[in-house]
Amino acid sequence: MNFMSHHVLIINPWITDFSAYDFWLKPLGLLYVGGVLRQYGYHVSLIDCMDRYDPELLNFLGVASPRNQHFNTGKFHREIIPKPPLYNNIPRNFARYGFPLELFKAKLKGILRPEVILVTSGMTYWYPGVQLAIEEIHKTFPDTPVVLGGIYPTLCRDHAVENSGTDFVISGEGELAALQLVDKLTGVKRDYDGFPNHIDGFPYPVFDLYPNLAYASVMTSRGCPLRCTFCASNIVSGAYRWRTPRKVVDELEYYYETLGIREFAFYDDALLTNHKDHLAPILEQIIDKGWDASFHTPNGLQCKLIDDDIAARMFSSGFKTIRLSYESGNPDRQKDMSQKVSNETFARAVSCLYQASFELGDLEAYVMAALPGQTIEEVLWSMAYVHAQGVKIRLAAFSPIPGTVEWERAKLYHDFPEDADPLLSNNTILPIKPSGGTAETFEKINRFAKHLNQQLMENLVETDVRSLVSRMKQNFSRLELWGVSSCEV
Ligand code: B12
Ligand code: SF4
Repeated sequence: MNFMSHHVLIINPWITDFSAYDFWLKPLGLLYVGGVLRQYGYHVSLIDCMDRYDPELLNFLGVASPRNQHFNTGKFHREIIPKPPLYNNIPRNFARYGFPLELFKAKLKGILRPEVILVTSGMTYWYPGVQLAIEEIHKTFPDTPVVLGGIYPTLCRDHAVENSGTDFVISGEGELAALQLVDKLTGVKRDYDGFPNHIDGFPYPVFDLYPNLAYASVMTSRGCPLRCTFCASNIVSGAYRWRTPRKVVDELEYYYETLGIREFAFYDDALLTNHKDHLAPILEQIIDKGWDASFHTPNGLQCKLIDDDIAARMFSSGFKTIRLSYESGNPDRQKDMSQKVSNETFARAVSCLYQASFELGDLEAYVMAALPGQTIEEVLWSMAYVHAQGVKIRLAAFSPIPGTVEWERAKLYHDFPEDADPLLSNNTILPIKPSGGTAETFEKINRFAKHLNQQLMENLVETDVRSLVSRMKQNFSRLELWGVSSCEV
């Protein structure tokens, strides 16, 4: 460490939710910001409350290694905590996932006093974890300024300013804004003319700060050229931009060769956009390197863009988990949502992927539930269609996000309050309940999804969508099926 350099501590706080799972979850935005600060001369250290591999956490828990499931994913440690009052009527445990509180406090106490502390945030409705982290930081370092960034203050700025307890808030992309603010707070003066005006110019995220890294998340592009009605990508990530393929491969090579990483999750919103000139050359170089690595796409892929060539390259380069964005089988809704998928393009994409040698169970498709104006029948039909194509169903309940079209529809057709607390957009609580549906209705839908996935893994795929839907429908009342659906998609 250079003792002349200013010390900046970056923190990823806890997830506070009804459930959470480590699907290659890393605070990539914070790590990018850390990379820039380090490149400009700061000494950067990291506390990631969600790091399941942290040696002090493992020591604290008395285990030698985390219990992993496939490809280094796994359950977080959790501590059940009192529910925020807004969740009092939800009959489920609420928990703080990640480091035990005592460990976080000990980590803060053990660290060289930082001059500035940067805190990130994931989902807007995880803000109780942000609040607690900032409260603890203030107790340990009362004179150190705290800066909050990430998804929460980007989508709910006023709420974050009023409720997080932070000293400064930065909304939107943070590389330049964080550098300028940290410079100001530490009294550093510099000229920003040479600051990269393209994501290609950013240094690598500071993954090397993890004492024990089991996987890395990577972005080959930022933003998305489409505008789906439920999605806030354009608000949080701005215009679509992509990185030079060689630079992406150099970054992967650094993780592979220097950090010894074998599992990679692509976080791109639009990984397949322009794939002939972008993802295809990246994969070609990966194949040439002959790496023994696995790649995953936890974010859904755009089906319309999948063809034989890209599917074959994905298989040959080592993609293991493929999630597809299907969302809904309703053609009106598909048109409404940027036309990124139709039932035909979904089926074609799946066929290309199977042709490329992916196996049953490798492919999962997101099916959205509890969207404004959505009937239960629409969800059942969408699940049946996905199943009939030989693909696992991944149900994703709708989370209303300010600034999106579906947020406006949620307000207009379902009385979702304009000033709703971010906790009310947690998809676990089903922020809106279209049709006559209740929590039990969605529990039933969930059970069907699980059952169909189980059948699929036993190679029992039912291809008659109509008859499958009609059998599932028998388990729902008329009110559940047709209750209220006066909203125009
Ligand atoms: C990758 C991703 C996932 C991954 C991993 C999530 C994770 N890492 O937390 C997976 C696939 C698991 C996932 C799941 C879900 N996701 Co998601 N996901 C994303 C995605 C595409 C990228 C996030 C990311 O890492 N970006 C990369 C970095 C570089 O950007 P960034 O984090 O924004 O960081 C920049 C700035 O925010 C800022 N910054 C960040 N931290 C800090 C800190 C400081 C101090 C400063 C100054 C600046 C700063 O600077 C960074 C660099 O410019 C976003 C969409 C998007 N475009 O952001 C949605 C997004 C965050 N997800 C969203 C949703 C709804 C979900 C789901 C609920 C979907 C569903 N219905 O099931 C689930 C639930 C997640 C869960 N319970 O665990 C919503 C957010 C909703 C909300 N209310 O907050 C988003 C915005 C997408 C959308 N629909 O609009 N997701
Ligand atoms: S394609 Fe995906 S990232 Fe792009 S707008 Fe639609 S949901 Fe958002």
